[in-house]
Amino acid sequence: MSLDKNVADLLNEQINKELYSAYLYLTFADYYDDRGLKGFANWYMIQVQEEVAHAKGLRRYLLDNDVLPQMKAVAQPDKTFSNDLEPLEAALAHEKYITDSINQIYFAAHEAHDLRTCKLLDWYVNEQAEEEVNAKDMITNMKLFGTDPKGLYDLDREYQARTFVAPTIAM
Ligand code: OFO
Repeated sequence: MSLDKNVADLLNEQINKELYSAYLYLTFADYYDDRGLKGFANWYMIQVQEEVAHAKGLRRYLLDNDVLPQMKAVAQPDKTFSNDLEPLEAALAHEKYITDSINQIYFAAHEAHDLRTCKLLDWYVNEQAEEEVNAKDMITNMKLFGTDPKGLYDLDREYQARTFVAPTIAM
């Protein structure tokens, strides 16, 4: 089976979106690191690794299906923040955008009767659901506890403990 051209192109574009996600989260890590919140910075540095893994999973899939991926230019993130809540809200908005993008590829694959790509995208659909929950939880935690210095300190310590576990999708 060869991949439908439109589906292959969308998967290739998604590689770029995942790499942009990594680039975006790098700027969030920079913001928190600069503020002295090393735990938040750590959380987003792990997220950078996750996003690169998502891009690698799509690259692998294209190669395994005889499509040569094309690495396009990654846009410059242009966000600036004036408080510690804003990056968390920007993260949730971004994850919703990525979920929508994955859904659009899923619809295209389904329309092309491409069940193989649908199976691959099942993993990404689940991952997006998890990432949106994480992003929402971080906003809730910040609103509940982050307004008090001790609460913020504890949250930062909690996020410091996050470690990267490479997903099986990225080979
Ligand atoms: Fe790749 O999951 Fe976030 O964006």
